[in-house]
Amino acid sequence: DAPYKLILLRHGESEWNAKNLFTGWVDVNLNEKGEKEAVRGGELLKDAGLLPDVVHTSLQKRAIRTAQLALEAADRLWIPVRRSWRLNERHYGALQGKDKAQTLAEFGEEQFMLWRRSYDTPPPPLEDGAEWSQSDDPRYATIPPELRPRTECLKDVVQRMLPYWYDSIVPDLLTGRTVLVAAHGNSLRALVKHLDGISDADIAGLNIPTGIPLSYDLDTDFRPVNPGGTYLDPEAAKAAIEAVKNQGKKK
Ligand code: DG2
Repeated sequence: DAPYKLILLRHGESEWNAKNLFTGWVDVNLNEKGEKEAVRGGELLKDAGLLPDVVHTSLQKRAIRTAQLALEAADRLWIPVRRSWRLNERHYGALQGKDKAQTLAEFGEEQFMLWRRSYDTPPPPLEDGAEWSQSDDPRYATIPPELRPRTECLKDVVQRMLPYWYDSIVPDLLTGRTVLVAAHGNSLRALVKHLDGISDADIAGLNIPTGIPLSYDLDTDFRPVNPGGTYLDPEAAKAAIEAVKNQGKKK
């Protein structure tokens, strides 16, 4: 049996996922469908007997509320909680607040995919004080100025997420706890890239659906015994992954 159990959970559908807008660090809430997905995620955990002993979330309410709703459904609201900006969604720069379909139409498929899924091309930066900027948000006041993102590519996310993985999540795993990480499409893609050793090129094709727990059994080197992880509802995950991939092409 693998010694360490890790569960990844992308938040349920948000108000802006439903509107097909680039979100990034904008702190949008779950919509009703997203709340239901989160509850279902918790029920899946309970049914699988995968009960988290500790939960890590970003500082964004869509992930925080997803964790809360899922843990409530699994009767695990009492477990310790840790949060970090390092689990936040990728900062989407000047694309934050923009419509994905309109952006695709305006800039073309190649540029759109470069911004959305390339490993190392960030969107243009978002000016401090701009409409969808978080430059004045008190929750980020403790981030050293030189680390505060104004845009990020996935490579940047890997770089700021990994210190949290090693300093905070791995130590919890080492104590034998089952760890739940409730986060975002791209912060989880960054973690999956690391866990599964996915190449810079191949990570472009990996999409994570909302609200479906992805469980990893890790060996003593923190490598997956089940590469790619195991979705607790594989059928639903398959359809939802396709939908994420095709965002921008609809609406
Ligand atoms: C989405 C991901 O983040 O978008 O920022 O728009 O997971 O917090 O809903 P999330 C966003 P894509 O990179 O899949 O377009």
